[in-house]
Amino acid sequence: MGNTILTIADKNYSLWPLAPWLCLKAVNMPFKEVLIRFGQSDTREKMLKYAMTGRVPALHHNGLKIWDSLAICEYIADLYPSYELWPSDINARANARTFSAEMHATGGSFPGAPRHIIYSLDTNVRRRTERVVPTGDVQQSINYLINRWRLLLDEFGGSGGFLFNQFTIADAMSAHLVNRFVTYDIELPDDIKNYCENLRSFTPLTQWINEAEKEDWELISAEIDVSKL
Ligand SMILES: N[C@@H](CCC(=O)N[C@@H](CS)C(=O)NCC(=O)O)C(=O)O
Repeated sequence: MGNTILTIADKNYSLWPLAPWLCLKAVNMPFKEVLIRFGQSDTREKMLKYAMTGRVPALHHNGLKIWDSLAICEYIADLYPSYELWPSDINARANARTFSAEMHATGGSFPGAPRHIIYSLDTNVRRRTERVVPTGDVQQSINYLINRWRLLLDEFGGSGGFLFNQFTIADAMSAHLVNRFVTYDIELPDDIKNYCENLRSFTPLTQWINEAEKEDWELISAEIDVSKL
C-alpha cells in the first residue's frame, strides 16, 4: 500500500475521483487515500504536489504518476486483467470504451452531453432536494443517458445488474450521475431506477456514500442553492 496513493477530494462533493476509487476497490488493490479538501487556502498547492494539473484524482504507483480519472481506471484494468474492468468480449469492450469516453468528455455542449447534467446538478452525495424536474439541455441529456444505459443493459447487461453484467469502468463512470439522480430525486423509469439502485448497492459505492455522509464539514460555496434549480 505504501507506494500506492490515490488523491481524492471531499467524497460528498467530488466528481472525478469516484470512478478510479471504485475501480481500485473493485480489484482489491491496496492504496493510501489522500483526501485534499476543496475550497481551502492550500487546496491548489496540495493538489499540485500530486498532479501538475492541480486537480484530483491522481494515482501514484511504483514511481508512476497518472492523473485523469479515465486514464487511472484504464491503468487499473491493465494491472488486474482478470477482473475484466473492461469486458473481455471485443464488441462489449468497444461499447464500454465508447460509453466511458463519452461520459468523460465534458468538453462538448452537444445535445445529450453529460456536461449539462454535471454543471446544473452539482454533486452532493448526502443532500436530498425536493424533486427537480429539469428542462432544456439538462432533461435532454438525462433522456439521452437513460436511453444509452437502457441500450447497453438490453444488449450486454445480462442478469448481473451492471451495464456489462459485471462491474466495469462504464459503471464506474456512471456512478456520480446515479448519485446526482438520487440527490435531486430525478424521475426515472423503473428499469433505470433498478440499475441505479443496483449500482448504489455495489459494496464500494455504498462505502463511498457512507463515508461522504460521515464527512462532518460543509463547503458552503459547493452547497446546492435550491432557488437556482
Ligand atoms: N479530466 C480530469 C478532471 C479532474 C478534475 O476536474 N477534478 C476536480 C475535482 S472533481 C478538481 O480537482 N478540481 C480542483 C478544485 O476544484 O480545486 C479527470 O477526469 O480526472
